[in-house]
Order: sequence, then structure tokens, then C-alpha cells
Amino acid sequence: MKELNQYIRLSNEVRDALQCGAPVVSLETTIISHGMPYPQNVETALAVEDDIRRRGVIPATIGVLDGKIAVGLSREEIERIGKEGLRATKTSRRDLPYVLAKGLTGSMTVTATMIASHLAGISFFATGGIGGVHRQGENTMDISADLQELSHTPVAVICSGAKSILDIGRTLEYLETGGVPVVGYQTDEMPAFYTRESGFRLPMRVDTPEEAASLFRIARALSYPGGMVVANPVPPEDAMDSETIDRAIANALEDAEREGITGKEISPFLLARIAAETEGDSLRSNIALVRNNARLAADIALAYAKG
Ligand code: PSU
Ligand code: MN
Repeated sequence: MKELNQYIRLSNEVRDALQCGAPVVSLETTIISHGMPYPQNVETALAVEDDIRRRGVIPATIGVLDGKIAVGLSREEIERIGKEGLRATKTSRRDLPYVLAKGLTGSMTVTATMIASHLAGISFFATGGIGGVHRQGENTMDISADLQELSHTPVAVICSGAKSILDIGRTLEYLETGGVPVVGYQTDEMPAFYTRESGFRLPMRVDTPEEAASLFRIARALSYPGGMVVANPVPPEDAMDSETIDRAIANALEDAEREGITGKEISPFLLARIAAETEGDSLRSNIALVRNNARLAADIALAYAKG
């Protein structure tokens, strides 16, 4: 392990890869602790790492352990965060100094993973979906810090859009205001995580990893401070039926309202309800899309490294 400073360490494998300019893809841990149940969460995290390695790219799963950000978790460390589950502190930008100061076990959101990736020198990050503007967000002001981070931190996030537990239209408006390119991968539409369609068209599309890499390269050349979203729809065979998922989401939102769930608890609550109601179909779809995003992120990182 190499310490970048007192609060962040890189695994030897990640450090060596970055030192010689080899492609690296980062991965978040909130999806492990809060997004999926044990043991599927750990199995998925390890499968995703394998998917990336098989393409000759180094994976860097990122979390907070014992008061340090660890970039490149070992299998045992992934297992530890997976077993902690909801007991791990879901860590976004505002939480990070506190979690480090208290020596807590923290799982990192998209926001926190972007921060750590950038500190380490990693440009590509694969996950399932980003946070966004919540439904009723115009009243509650519940807008994920992920959206602000995307306009501040130069990391490309390869994901399947945002879940329709969120207000996808307002999420796209917010990203536009923040100057964040949101580019469809082989699609003209923003995907809605479990489904390939959301009804919201995207003004940008790329069809190859090379094109995605060139967009990122140009944004760097223009000194853009922020990152970008590469929106990669779930493979057709793993997509959910939109009626089934819409019904599950509507029921989950009602439950959340009735039980008074708000703030950082809302997304994990909705995810668990949806998985229960769809009897695991949503979990299967979730696993498939994350692995698909990891493979695409690896291909983009490879294309970027070739220059
Ligand atoms: N969306 C998902 N699964 C997740 C998350 C989002 O489909 O696990 C996690 C990600 O870590 C994301 C975070 O960064 O939730 C957003 O949380 P909030 O809305 O509290 O910012
Ligand atoms: Mn929130």
C-alpha cells in the first residue's frame, strides 16, 4: 500500500498501474453496502472486478476502512464492507471528513468515489446508476450531491442512467445547468436503470469506446473542471418489464412517504422495497447492468490509454 497522504492509500496493484499509465477503472462501495443484500453484493463486486481484469484493466474498488480511504480493496476488504451492509456509513462529500476523523467503516457514493478517483489519478468509474433530483425534489430540495460532483470533478461515470425512483427529467436539467455532458452509449435516450427507456431524449450519442474516450480527452483539453456521464442501457435480455418496475416503484414511494423516510436513507429504502416486491428480478437486472457498465468502462479506459 502506498499512502498518497495520511488519509488515502492505494493498493500496490493500483499504484503500479497508475505509475506506468496502464488503464484503471474505479468502483464504488455504496452499491455493495446499501444497494444489494449479502452475499450477492460481494459476489457481484468480485465478478465486476473480474470482468474488468479480463479486459486487461485494473479494477480499483474504493471504500473507507479504519480512518483511511482505500483505493483498491482486497477481496477480504470487499467482504468486510459487504457484511457490514447498512451498518457501514454511506459516505458522500459532506460525510467524508467526519467518517475519516471517527475511523468509521464507510462505503463511498458516486460523489465520494469521484473525489477519491481524482485524488488517485483514475479517470473512469463504473457503477449502476447515479443519484439525482428526487421526485418532489422541487419541494424537498433532495438533490443528490452526485450531480454537483459531476460538474466539479473530472471523472467519467459509466452507468445505466438513473432510476425512475428519481425525477429523470429534472435530473437531466440539473446536469445541463452544471455543464455535464450526458452521452448515450448506442442509444438516443436516457436509460432508466432497470429499463432501456425513460422517455427523455439525449442530445449526444456515441457508438464506440473510442468515441467516448475522445469526448473525455477533449473536455480535458478544454480544461473543463467536471466529468461526464456515459449512459449505457441495461442489455435487452436483462431489462425489466416497465409496468412491473413502475408499479414496484410507485408502491415503494408510497411506503416511504407513509413511514416518513427522508434524506440519505431514502434510496436504500426504495431499492430494498423494489427488490422484495419484484422477487429478486430487479436484483438480477441490477447485477447484469453493473457488469455491463464495468466492461464498457474498461473498454473506454483502454481506448483512452491508447490515445
Ligand atoms: N442508485 C442506485 N443504487 C445505489 C445508489 C444510487 O441505483 O446504490 C447509491 C450511489 O452510491 C449513489 C448514491 O451515489 O446512492 C446516491 O445517494 P443520495 O441520493 O443520497 O445522494
Ligand atoms: Mn439525498
